[in-house]
Amino acid sequence: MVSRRVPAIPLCMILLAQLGFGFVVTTGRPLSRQLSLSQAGRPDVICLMVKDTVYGPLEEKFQRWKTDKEKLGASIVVKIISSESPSQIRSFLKNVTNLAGCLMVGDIPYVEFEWNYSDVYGKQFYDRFPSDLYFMDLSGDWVDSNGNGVYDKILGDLGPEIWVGRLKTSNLSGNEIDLLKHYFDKNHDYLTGALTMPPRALIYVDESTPEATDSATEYYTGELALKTRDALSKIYPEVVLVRSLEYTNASDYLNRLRESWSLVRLNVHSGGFGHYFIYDGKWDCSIHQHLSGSLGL
Ligand SMILES: [Ca+2]
Ligand SMILES: [Ca+2]
Repeated sequence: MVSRRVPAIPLCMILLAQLGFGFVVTTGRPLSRQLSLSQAGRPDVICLMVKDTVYGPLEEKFQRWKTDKEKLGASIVVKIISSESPSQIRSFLKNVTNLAGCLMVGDIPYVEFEWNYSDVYGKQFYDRFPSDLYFMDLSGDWVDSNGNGVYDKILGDLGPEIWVGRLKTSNLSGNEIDLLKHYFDKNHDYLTGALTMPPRALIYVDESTPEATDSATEYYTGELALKTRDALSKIYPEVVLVRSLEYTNASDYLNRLRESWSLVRLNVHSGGFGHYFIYDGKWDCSIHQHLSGSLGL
C-alpha cells in the first residue's frame, strides 16, 4: 500500500516525534525526567503491545525491557496481539487505567484516514494516509462516512490522550527479528546507563513551501523555533537550532543525525511515507526507508 509520492501540498508542517512507516525518528527524554514524571504521580502505566509472531523470539528482550522500565518507575502491561482489529486494540487501550502510552512492536494493524483539502495556493487535493493518532486519541469519535473502510472524520476531542510508538521492521532491509533484537539491546544499554547520550538537543526547522514566504514558514522558523529553543534550554545545557533556509535540506539533516543528541525535534513537511525537505526553492530528496538503513536501527 505504500506509495512514494512527493506531496504537492505544503499545507502543514508536521511535528514528528514518533515512528512513521518504514522509518524511525527517535526522541529521548533524560532518564531522570522519566523518573520524575512518575514520582509526580502522573499516569505511568505503559502498554508493551507485541505481535505474536515476534513475541517468542524476543521474549527475553521484552522481559528485560519491562524490568528496566519498572526500575525507572513505570508500570508495564504486556499485550500480545494475534488477529485483533484496530478497533479492538483501541478498545483495549481505552480500558487500561492510568495509561500513559503504548509501544507497539511488530506488525500491529493500523488505520488510514482520508480527506480533501486546499493547499496554500487554493488547489484541491485528496490524500489518504496511515494514522496512529487513532490509537493516541482515545476519546474522539472516528467516523467512516462513506463506508469505504477509511476514516474521514473525527468528532469530539481529537487530541491525544496517550503517546504511541511503533517499532515496525518487517518492511526494512534486514531480518525483522534481528533488527528488533539490536534495537532492544541498544535500548537496554541506554536504560541502564551503559549507553549515554550527551545532554544536547537539536531543533531542525525546514521551510513549509518552496517560496518560503508563507505564514506557516514564518511561524515555524520564527516564533515557534525560538520558543522551542527557550523551552528546551531549561532541560539541556546545549540546544542547537538549525532554521536557516540556506542550510536545511535532507542530506544536512541526515549528517546531523549522526552526531550524538539526547533529543532531536524535526519540523519539516512530512506525511505517512516520509519527510520532504525543501532546498533552494525546490523540493529536495525525501527521506523514508533509507533513513533507518543508513543510521542503524
Ligand atoms: Ca471513508
Ligand atoms: Ca482525544
